Amino acid sequence: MRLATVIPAFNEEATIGPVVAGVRATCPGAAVFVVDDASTDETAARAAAAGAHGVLRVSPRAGKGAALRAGFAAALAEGAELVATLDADGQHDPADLPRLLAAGRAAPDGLIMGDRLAPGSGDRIPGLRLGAIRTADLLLRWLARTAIRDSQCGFRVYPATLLRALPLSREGFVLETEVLLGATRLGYRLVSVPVRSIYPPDRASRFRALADGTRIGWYLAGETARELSVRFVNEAGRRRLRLPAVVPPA
Ligand SMILES: Nc1nc2c(ncn2[C@@H]2O[C@H](COP(=O)(O)OP(=O)(O)OP(=O)(O)O)[C@@H](O)[C@H]2O)c(=O)[nH]1
Ligand SMILES: [Mg+2]
Repeated sequence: MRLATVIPAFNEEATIGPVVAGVRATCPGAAVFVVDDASTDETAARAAAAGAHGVLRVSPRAGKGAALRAGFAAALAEGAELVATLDADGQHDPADLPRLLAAGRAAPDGLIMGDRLAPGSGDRIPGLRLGAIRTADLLLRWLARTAIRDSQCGFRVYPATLLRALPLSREGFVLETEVLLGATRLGYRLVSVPVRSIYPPDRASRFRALADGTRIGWYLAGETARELSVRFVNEAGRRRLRLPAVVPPA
């Protein structure tokens, strides 16, 4: 089975080398794509030096969502059947990747999600971030009608069939929530695999709690309104609220 890994990176020169090398060591057959988003440091050079199969450069900076979409397109063009994503900041341990990929091979209809909230998974996620993750998990559980934990984790494995089928449009950190919800709506199941969580002490997160958190919040609020209308509002009410009509499944 052809494997690819997509690593979005913005100014990650301190960690990208070991992350790429770690993926190549634990999954020698996987093509590694780093999507460097107009970094102003040595991210691209270090990714290439560590043996990345492809370093895609985006300019001007387009955000994590656009970077993932570009990485998915490159992986699919190379014929990948399973596509893993992980962060460039060293937060995810490449040693966990073989277990995620094994789960992906075993579940062709599964979106494999790293779970940093499982007991004993390493460094504690900072309080505010953890609260936001748990809130998103709660809403997504209701929206997707399925068990979800650590919905915001970027360590995942996607079947190529899912990436081809999903129309992805969201930007920044919202894209991974869009993928998750889209996958469940297409009938894919979510499979959680416990992974280590690593928080290097001095790293400033690229995730801006207010701006990025609000964008995810807005997206979830919109989806919640849509879901409420589908579940509880009749067609007349939907027309009044200018919400899309419910089309029964064929
Ligand atoms: N290409 C690209 N990558 C980005 C961008 N913003 C963040 N990333 C990458 O996306 C990954 C996740 O970013 P983080 O800052 O670690 O965000 P997070 O993991 O949600 O938050 P923490 O829990 O604080 O680590 C990292 O590999 C970043 O380098 C961007 O604008 N473009
Ligand atoms: Mg991170």
